[in-house]
Amino acid sequence: MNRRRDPVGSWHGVAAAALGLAAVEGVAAAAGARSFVDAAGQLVVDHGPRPVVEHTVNLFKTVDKPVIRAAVAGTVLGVGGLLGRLPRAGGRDAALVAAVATLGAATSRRRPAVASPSDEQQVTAFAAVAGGLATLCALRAARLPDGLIFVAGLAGLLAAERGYERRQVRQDNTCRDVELLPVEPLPPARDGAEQWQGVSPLLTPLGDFYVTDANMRPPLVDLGSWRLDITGAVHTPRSLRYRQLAGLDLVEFDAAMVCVHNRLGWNRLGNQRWIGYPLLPLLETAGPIDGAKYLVTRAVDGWECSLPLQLLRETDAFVVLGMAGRSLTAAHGFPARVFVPGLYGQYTGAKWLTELRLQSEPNKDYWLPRGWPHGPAPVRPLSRIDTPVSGSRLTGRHLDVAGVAWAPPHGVEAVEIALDDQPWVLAELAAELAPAAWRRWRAHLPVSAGEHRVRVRCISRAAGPQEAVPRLPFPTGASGHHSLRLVVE
Ligand SMILES: Nc1nc2c(c(=O)[nH]1)N[C@H]1C(S)=C(S)[C@@H](COP(=O)(O)O)O[C@H]1N2
Ligand SMILES: [Mo]
Repeated sequence: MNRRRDPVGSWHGVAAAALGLAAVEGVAAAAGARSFVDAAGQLVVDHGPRPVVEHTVNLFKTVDKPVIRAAVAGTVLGVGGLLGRLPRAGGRDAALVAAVATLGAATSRRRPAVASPSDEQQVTAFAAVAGGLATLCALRAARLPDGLIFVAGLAGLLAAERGYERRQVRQDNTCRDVELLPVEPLPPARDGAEQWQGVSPLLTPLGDFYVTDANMRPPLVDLGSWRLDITGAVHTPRSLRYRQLAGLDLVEFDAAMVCVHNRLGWNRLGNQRWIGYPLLPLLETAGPIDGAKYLVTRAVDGWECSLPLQLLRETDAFVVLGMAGRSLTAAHGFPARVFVPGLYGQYTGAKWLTELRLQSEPNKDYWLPRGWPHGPAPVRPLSRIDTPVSGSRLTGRHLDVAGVAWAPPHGVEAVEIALDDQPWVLAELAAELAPAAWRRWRAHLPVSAGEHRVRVRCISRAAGPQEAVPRLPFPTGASGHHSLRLVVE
């Protein structure tokens, strides 16, 4: 600990902070509490200015959360470096511990990561203090080289991260065994395009299905204490256990789920076979009173999204328990979520659902104070070229293009392709799995040598040709024609 040379002090501070953070994360992981890094990251997600959050989402797509975690860890190390420049060894380490502990206590109050242990927050704060103090003592007792301390810290952080990931995998494996049996199973999903080359699968494999939410990590819900409560403006409030829900007459349905952040050509949407129970009949078992106008869907961590009851009378809506032939995974909302095909994901209902509350007043949903408009926001019909990829060089005098188009809940009536400035021509359509699902298409076009641009658009059954004006996702979803450039040799 050389106090005369600043760079050494900084480096010692960084190393000490790495070890301290690893200790905090280790204690939290071992105690089954939430990660401190996640708790701090959650503050960024929940309170960061919308443009910053949007940019993070757009820049890092679905790895935005790991990036935020890395940024939090980096900040802690940076603060460690700054504190390392303070003259007194004892003072600076104690200051760092105090800073981490205060942050830990401050950040852990909201949005639990586990659904049942209510004292998880205190455990996190305790972990912050205990981990910090342990580090302080260790650093005092053993005068280890800073490089070693730093490496030990990083290794500890990675180990804690692995611990959290394993916890989620364990939960997914346990809940996989819950049997969900639809009363009338659908026939296997086929659309006749099974042999088409390069196009997206008809059903998006679970591993490729996008995950979007405002959580640093999905809450892990314990079925023993989990209930779905139907509350508010109802005559007979209900509280259902998972077994009761799973024992209802479940239905299967095929539908695309689309995130409002999906841009032209992106894959922030997925098509799947879902299993659940119709929402309105479920609400009716609690006897909504006449003045009930809104349904608030509330997640175990307090995230809320509301839907006008009138809309639920006009369109299909479900409490979903499973997708892709199994119960929901933690990432996709285990044990239950609300899904209204045809509404963008952030307006469709809560994952990790725990309450369906009827009320007469509009609700202050999670997205509202963050600048997003009131829902419900319908999905704009859109189409995507899956193959070839933009920038490809091709040979031959024909061009094979294929992709998917979606216009939930009413369906895709036609897909059209335009080469350069030529008129739109019809593409070949695969069979319609369900109106709310996406529909695969392909086209075989004559081309000359040279540079070309190919555009696609879909014609929706309810509203005609998709919107041509290019728009970014904020605030009502992207529009415009997905296009690609090619060189034919
Ligand atoms: N509880 C909760 N539910 C949520 C969200 C959330 O942040 N919290 N995000 C919504 C958004 S923005 C989308 S796009 C869909 C995504 O569902 P998926 O992750 O299963 O694809 O869930 C919705 N439900
Ligand atoms: Mo979303």
